[in-house]
Amino acid sequence: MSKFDLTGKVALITGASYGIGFAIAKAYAKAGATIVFNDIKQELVDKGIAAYEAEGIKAHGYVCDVTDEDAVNNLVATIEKEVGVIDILVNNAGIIKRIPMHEMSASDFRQVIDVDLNAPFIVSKAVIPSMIKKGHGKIINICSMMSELGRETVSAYAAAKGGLKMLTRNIASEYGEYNIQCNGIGPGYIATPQTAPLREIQPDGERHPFDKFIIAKTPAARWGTPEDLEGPAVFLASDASDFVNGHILYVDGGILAYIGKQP
Ligand code: NAP
Ligand code: GCO
Repeated sequence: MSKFDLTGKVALITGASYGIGFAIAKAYAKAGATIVFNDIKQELVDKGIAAYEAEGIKAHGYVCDVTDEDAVNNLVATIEKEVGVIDILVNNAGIIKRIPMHEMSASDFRQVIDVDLNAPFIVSKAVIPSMIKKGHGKIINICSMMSELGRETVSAYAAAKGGLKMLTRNIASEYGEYNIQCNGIGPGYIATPQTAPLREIQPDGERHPFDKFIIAKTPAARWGTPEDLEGPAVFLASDASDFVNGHILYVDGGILAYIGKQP
C-alpha cells in the first residue's frame, strides 16, 4: 500500500464546512480516509454535508464549538462510538479580527486566542489518549505565515498562530515516543472567505491595494488556493511523514523567502 494512502483512517478536521478545512478533508477522502468534521452551527454542518455529498464523500458532521471543552470531549466520545477512534486530527477552525492593537478590546483579543490557540490545545488533549492506546496518531495544526511575521491589525492572530507553532513543537516533543506526530501547515495568503476582504475589487474597479501587495511579495505571483494545501496535508497525515515531527510546513508560494518585487 502506498505510504500516502489513508485507507482505514478516521480523520477529524475542525471547522471544515468550507474553506481550507473542506479542501483538506476532500483530499483525505480521496486518499481513503473517513471524514469527520464539525462547525458551530447546524445549518453550516448541513451545508457542509451536502457539499461533501456533491463531491461523492459521505462525511460525518457534528455541531461543536471547539472552544467549549465539555462539548469537545462529548464530540470525541461520540465520534469514537459512531465512527471510530480518531487517527488524524487537523486543528483547522480559526478566526481573525483585523483591528489596530491600540483599538482592540481585551475581549476581542481573548476571543481570537481562544479559537486559534486554546481550541487546538483542547481538541488535541481530547484525542491524544486514544491515539496513545492505538499506538499511533497524526495531529496537524493549521498555523500561518503569521506564526513567523507580524503586520498591522493582526496582533491577536499573530500571537495565537505564533503560540500554535510552539504548541505544535511541544506536542511533538511530549508524544513522539507514542508514535504520535504533530506538525503544522503554514499557509501563505489563500483565497478563502477569511481573506475575501483583502481581495475586494475597489469602487474604481481596481484590485484591493493589499491584493496588489501580496502579489508583489509572492514569488508565485498569485494567491494560494485551498487545493494548494491538499498534497502537504495528505503527506503530514500519512505514513510517509512518520519521522517528521514538530515541523511547520509553509505552503506560501515562497513569500517567506522573498524580500518582494521592486514597485
Ligand atoms: P474560514 O474560511 O474563515 O473558515 C474557518 C472555519 O472555522 C469556518 O468553517 C468557521 O465556521 C470555523 N470556526 C470558526 N470558529 C469556530 C469555532 N469556535 N468552533 C468551530 N468552528 C469554528 O477560514 P480559512 O481561510 O478556511 O482558514 C482555515 C484555517 O486556516 C484557519 O485556522 C486560518 O487561521 C488558517 N489560515 C488561513 C489562511 C488564509 O489565507 N485563508 C492562511 C493561513 C492560515 P463559521 O463559518 O461557523 O464561523
Ligand atoms: C491577514 C490575513 C493573513 C492570512 C494568513 C497568512 O489579514 O494578514 O488574513 O493572516 O489569513 O494567516 O498566512
